[in-house]
Amino acid sequence: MANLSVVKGDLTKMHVDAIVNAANESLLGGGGVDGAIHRAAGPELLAECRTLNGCKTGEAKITKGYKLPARHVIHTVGPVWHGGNSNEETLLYKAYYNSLQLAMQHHIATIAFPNISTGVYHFPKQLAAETALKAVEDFCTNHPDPIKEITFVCFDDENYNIYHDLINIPE
Ligand code: AR6
Repeated sequence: MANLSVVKGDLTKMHVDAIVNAANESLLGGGGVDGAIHRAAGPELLAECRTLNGCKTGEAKITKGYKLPARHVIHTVGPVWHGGNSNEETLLYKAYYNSLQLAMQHHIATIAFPNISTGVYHFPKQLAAETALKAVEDFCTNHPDPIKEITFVCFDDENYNIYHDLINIPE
């Protein structure tokens, strides 16, 4: 079973097989963690993204990591929060689950996630964390072997505290 951990910090600094990008459907960059990933990876990342023809919400696509310490970037698109009656939870669940599925297909053993949709897409942080953990736990139950280490990289204290409490890490 994969080891789950939570850290506070910058996703672009993670030395893992793949980091996950909280992108938009164009896959052509943006602000937040997406902007930080493109800045750190360099312009070749955008060039590869242009060949992918975008990505639907809840789905995922993979590129190389270029100048990042991570070998790959898995680009997924979380939902914009519209109040909770627009399938947001299912779409966020799918964004995490499909990212892990794609990672498995590419023999990725270590992967780090940001808190998808909790920035400019305004998904409530507690519900987002519960949904992310449910997707990760379901994936690991269905596929116990291939992925060894899953890290949630939180940028802000609020998300870090939520994940810390949910994952129940001893002090
Ligand atoms: N490392 C880790 N987490 C980060 C970093 C970083 N370097 N920078 C920001 N975060 P957001 P979304 C956190 O807005 O809500 C983009 O423009 C941030 O604190 O990046 O899914 C895309 O192109 C927050 O907790 O993504 C889309 O248009 C989390 O990352 C749109 O934003 C996600 O915030 C996607 O919105």
